[in-house]
Amino acid sequence: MRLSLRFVLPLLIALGLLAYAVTPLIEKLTVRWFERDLELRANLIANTINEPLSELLRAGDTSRVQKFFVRIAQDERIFAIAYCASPAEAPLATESLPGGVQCAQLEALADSANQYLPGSTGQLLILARPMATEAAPSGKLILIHDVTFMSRRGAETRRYLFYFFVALGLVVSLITVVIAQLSWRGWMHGLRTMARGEGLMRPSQGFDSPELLPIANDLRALVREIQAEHRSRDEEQVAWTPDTLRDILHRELANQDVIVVSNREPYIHVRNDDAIVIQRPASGLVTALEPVMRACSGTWIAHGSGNADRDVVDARDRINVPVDHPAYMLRRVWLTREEEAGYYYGFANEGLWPLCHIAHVRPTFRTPDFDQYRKVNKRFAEAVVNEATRPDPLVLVQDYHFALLPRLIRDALPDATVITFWHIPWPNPEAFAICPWRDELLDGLLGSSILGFHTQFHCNNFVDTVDRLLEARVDRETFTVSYRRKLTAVKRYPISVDWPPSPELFAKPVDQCRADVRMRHGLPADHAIAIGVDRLDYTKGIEERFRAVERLLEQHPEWVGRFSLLQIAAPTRASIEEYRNYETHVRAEVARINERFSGGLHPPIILEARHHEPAEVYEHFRAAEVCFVSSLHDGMNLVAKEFVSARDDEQGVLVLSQFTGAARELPEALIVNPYDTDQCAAALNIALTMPSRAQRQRMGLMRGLIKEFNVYRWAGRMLIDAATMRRRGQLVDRSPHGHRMPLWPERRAE
Ligand code: ADQ
Repeated sequence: MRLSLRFVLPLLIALGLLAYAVTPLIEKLTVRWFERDLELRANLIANTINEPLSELLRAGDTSRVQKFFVRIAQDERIFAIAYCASPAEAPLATESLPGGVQCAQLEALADSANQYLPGSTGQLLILARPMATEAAPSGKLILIHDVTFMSRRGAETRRYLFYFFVALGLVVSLITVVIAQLSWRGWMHGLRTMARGEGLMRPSQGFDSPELLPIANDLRALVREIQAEHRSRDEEQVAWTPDTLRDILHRELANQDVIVVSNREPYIHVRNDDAIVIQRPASGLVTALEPVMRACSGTWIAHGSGNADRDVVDARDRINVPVDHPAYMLRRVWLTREEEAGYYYGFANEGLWPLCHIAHVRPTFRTPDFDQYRKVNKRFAEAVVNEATRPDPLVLVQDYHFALLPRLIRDALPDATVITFWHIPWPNPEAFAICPWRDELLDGLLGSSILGFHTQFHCNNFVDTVDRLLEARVDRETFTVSYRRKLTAVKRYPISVDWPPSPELFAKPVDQCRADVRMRHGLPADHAIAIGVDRLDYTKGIEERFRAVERLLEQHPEWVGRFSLLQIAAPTRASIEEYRNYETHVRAEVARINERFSGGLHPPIILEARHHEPAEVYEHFRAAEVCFVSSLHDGMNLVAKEFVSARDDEQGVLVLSQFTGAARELPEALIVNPYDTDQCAAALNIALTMPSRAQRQRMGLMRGLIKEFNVYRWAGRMLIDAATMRRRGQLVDRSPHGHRMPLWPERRAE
């Protein structure tokens, strides 16, 4: 509407001015036309009455002349008529001629430029025509016209002119509005087409409106720029490998100080009799971050947990790793037994772990544990400050052991870029609110520049929690939290596995794996196997898995003796009572169910409660028909992704709990509710009887996803975001109070 007004208003003003200017002109013109008409009429009358009048004058009959004049003057436009024999004589006229008017005066007026009789306020027009007779050769016929009709018609003309311009204005406005709207729609359509990126390559496309052609190139360039800006930069990469991470570091973060902080160290030195051996923890985190550290020669700060760790470090508790080809520095932080008990087993694993996992195990909060947690976080913060060679290191803080660390780093190194990744779920605000130190934990985490979770659901929960519990400004469009004049972007980075997996994990062909695993457990070659691989943790739903197997055998007795669940369970956190109890329950369940189906030749559940090397784990994945992941709650669950990556034969079925982050990425798995025993048993039966072709289809799709979204992409996306943030951070606004307010995330955060 405003657009139409912009066209219509000037148009109406122009029309108004035109009407104002044209009206007097037209009036003048019409007056001139009327006067000319009257002159013609006067000629006509003069010519017509010439003869009879001459007769009457000659006869000297003035009364008949007057009667004759009265007859002529009956015409409404003739006011009076007179005959002047000479200027000196009195006129012979109708009575309507104003008294006292002399011939000289009448003739003079008729010859003048203004032919109107004075005093008649311009209503009486005087016209003289020669009317020569023998007696009066210079005689004149004087016709006095009543021209009031002219002003009446003038008023009428003005009125019609007004109506005409109003009608013209309306019609032209209507046409203008319609054309403006149609053109506007055309332009908008053209612009929208461009904005969608259609017709970007072919100039002819996307432009129904030729008017846009002159700016088409500019528009295209602008749209491309915006698209490039908004496209997630990790999409530009075709394949993600350790080399890709190296390239990103060299390109985007050259000469930057990169520091990783995690509880678990990537290399553990363990005394084995008199020798010191190096153990590598089987951990997705280590797999992903090690190439980053190798590429940037950074520093990894971790708890020195190996019993020979102290024997191999230098005076500053550092060791170059890998020992055979040193590429980066491992800085070990020592913890006393008390510290480890309070910080790691106590607050982190008896408090935060059950708090964040909805697995119906009550968190235990003890003040001394939290004191240790606080103390250890400070110790790691000191280590970060000591290891930083610049005031603005890039620090990657890993997991729930270090919720307070980001704030401590931020206080000590305000220019640091801190990326914190929370590997476990984040609960809803009500659940989190039971923690006595909830505000301190949130405050600690909001010291991060970026806070990452596996799923959007956990990002949402975190933002809701902050919104509910802190005086912070939450922006749900950009997913940022503004707290203590600092912005934290909350982002989703789903972790994944190494792709392509290391060749040694695939060295043994699938058939060989099948045969070896079955032989090792005394099972026949055609025995069906489902595999479970977990730490012995109550969140993994191991008991629920066993109950699903029991139900399967109840409902489908044909599987008794022909099917086994092979559970590989790594003991974990054994100093925590809850975990010890859990292991006891798990073992009791295995015994009970195996006893119940002891009629079969082979036990339905085989439990191997020990740590396995990655190659052994992969051998089991490759030997099984089914992998059963039944976590009650899990941030991601790497076992599910490892199973998919292990099956290069595209066979095998994944039964996956809906409460894992992985379930959001792998919908081709058989998704189950681990609390629903019947559903899990049915899924197991479907998995065990699924035709090979259907298995191939599902597995192919899942492998495609993991190939595209591997662990290097997980780390790479964080590095790219960190680099972008650092570049934008250079545009800082120093507020009058000296606070640094990075400008970047206000408008940009996916
Ligand atoms: P975890 O709870 O440890 O990880 P998960 O993601 O499944 O769970 O990773 C377990 C790893 O340990 C896998 O690599 C697996 O192969 C290995 N593993 C399990 N049992 C083993 C055994 N018996 N022997 C040897 N290796 C074994 C936490 C979160 C997860 C999140 C990860 C990564 O709880 O939700 O996916 O971090 O962020």
